[in-house]
Amino acid sequence: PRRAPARVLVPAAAVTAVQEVGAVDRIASLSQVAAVLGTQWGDEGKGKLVDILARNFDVVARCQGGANAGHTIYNAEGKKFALHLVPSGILNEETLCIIGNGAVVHLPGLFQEIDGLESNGVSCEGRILVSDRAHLLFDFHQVVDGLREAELGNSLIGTTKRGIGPCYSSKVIRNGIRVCDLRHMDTFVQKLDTLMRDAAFRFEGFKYNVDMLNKEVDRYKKFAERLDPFISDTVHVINESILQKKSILVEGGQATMLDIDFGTYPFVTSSSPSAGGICTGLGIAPRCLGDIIGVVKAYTTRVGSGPFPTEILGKSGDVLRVAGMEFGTTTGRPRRCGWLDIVALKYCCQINGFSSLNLTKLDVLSELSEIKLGISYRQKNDGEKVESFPADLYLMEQTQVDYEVLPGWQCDISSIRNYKDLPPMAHRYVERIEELVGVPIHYIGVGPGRDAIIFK
Ligand code: 2SA
Ligand code: GDP
Ligand code: MG
Repeated sequence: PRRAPARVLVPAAAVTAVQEVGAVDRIASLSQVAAVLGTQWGDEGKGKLVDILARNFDVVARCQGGANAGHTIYNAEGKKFALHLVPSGILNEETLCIIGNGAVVHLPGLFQEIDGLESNGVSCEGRILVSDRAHLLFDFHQVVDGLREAELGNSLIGTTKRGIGPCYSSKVIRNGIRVCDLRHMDTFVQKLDTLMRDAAFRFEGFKYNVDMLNKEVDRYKKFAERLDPFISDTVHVINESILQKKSILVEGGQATMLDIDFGTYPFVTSSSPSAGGICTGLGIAPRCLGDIIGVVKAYTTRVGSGPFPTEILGKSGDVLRVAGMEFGTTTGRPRRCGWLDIVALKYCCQINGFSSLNLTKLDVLSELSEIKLGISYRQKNDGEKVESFPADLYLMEQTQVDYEVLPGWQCDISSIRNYKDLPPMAHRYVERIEELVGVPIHYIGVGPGRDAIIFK
């Protein structure tokens, strides 16, 4: 991969708090096109790393997902922002933010998010581009999401009900409506009518009539006008930027274990949050990709249903949930909590080819006397080792996890900024993970704030 020219910029907050050499070296040596992806079931803290790195990138781009994502970040003054569709580079004034063709865009939600940012002093004008190829997610997609979940009863996916699955379904069945269709309101009406009729035909609970269509079209005429300056051929913009040696940071939403192909299907999202999604979701050629940073929480969380081999069931899971404040950024749902799953992480490393990892929320483990690492799976009936992460959820149910138990460090590490200052047992935990997965950990999160990061 082509390297960006050495840069000396690091986030203002980080300069004061971090050992300068580590931060500058780590950030400046990143490739011209780099990516930050989730390695577990989401909420690893991707937004925070993207916000920290954004200052050194010309462009931050989202390649998949929609407003199901929730990325919590803090600005230099410690003010909290919860982003959903707007890329986490938005707090850095110099960064251009792109919502790529692989994303699904709910315009009312996007404008609400932009208004919220503007009213908090974050200027968005001229700084956000929306791909003309991205698919539009309508309110009815959200209604259908809820109806599908209700139909599934006890086997529900536990979606965010943001309409993600239904919108990607429209895209794949090829009657979706794209951002560029907003330029042609005459055909837009027909397309929306077909889409909504299909939904009404399939779901009894979705009542559709011409009044609804007319109201929606009127709304979208106004949205189309407002969106006009944001609409762009982002494939062209990104590729021209690469030729002009500008740097691009790709921000993943969700994570590989929620990937439509590689995740715990059907308990997954409907997009490709793993490395392949960068190419299909932005139009970046594979050979242009450089560093891919995997973000991994020091333990594991999951929202929604589906397999979670290292889950801590019952009240014991509350310890991590409370210490880590594990509640959904988008829906407020309590997240299921468990130990770090090395088998799943190795699988994820294979798929994505991470150049380095960001271990986040290490501080959350500080009070524990013992910390477990799920290091292998075996069949419950005959004890035979399960060699790779199973596709088959029935097999998954027949699987048990072998743990390695490591001593905790039992002291506050949240103000530590140099790797060498971490307690020996924290070193042991970090280095054992590196050893088990074979990928270096270059960043360690020790708190939610922008400065709470150790560059290793
Ligand atoms: P969907 O809505 O169709 O994408 O849901 C399908 C599955 O994907 C999971 N999913 C997520 N998991 C973790 N975090 C997500 N974003 C929010 C956050 C979630 C929230 O940052 O906290 O607020 O609840 C996210 N988005 C989708 C989802 O739980 C389903 O398992
Ligand atoms: P994302 O979806 O991967 O961007 O993650 P979320 O923002 O949904 O969830 C991560 C949560 O953990 C947010 O509330 C962050 O502010 C917080 N967070 C991120 N890194 C750290 C860390 O190193 N320590 C602690 N205590 N919190 C962190
Ligand atoms: Mg999140």
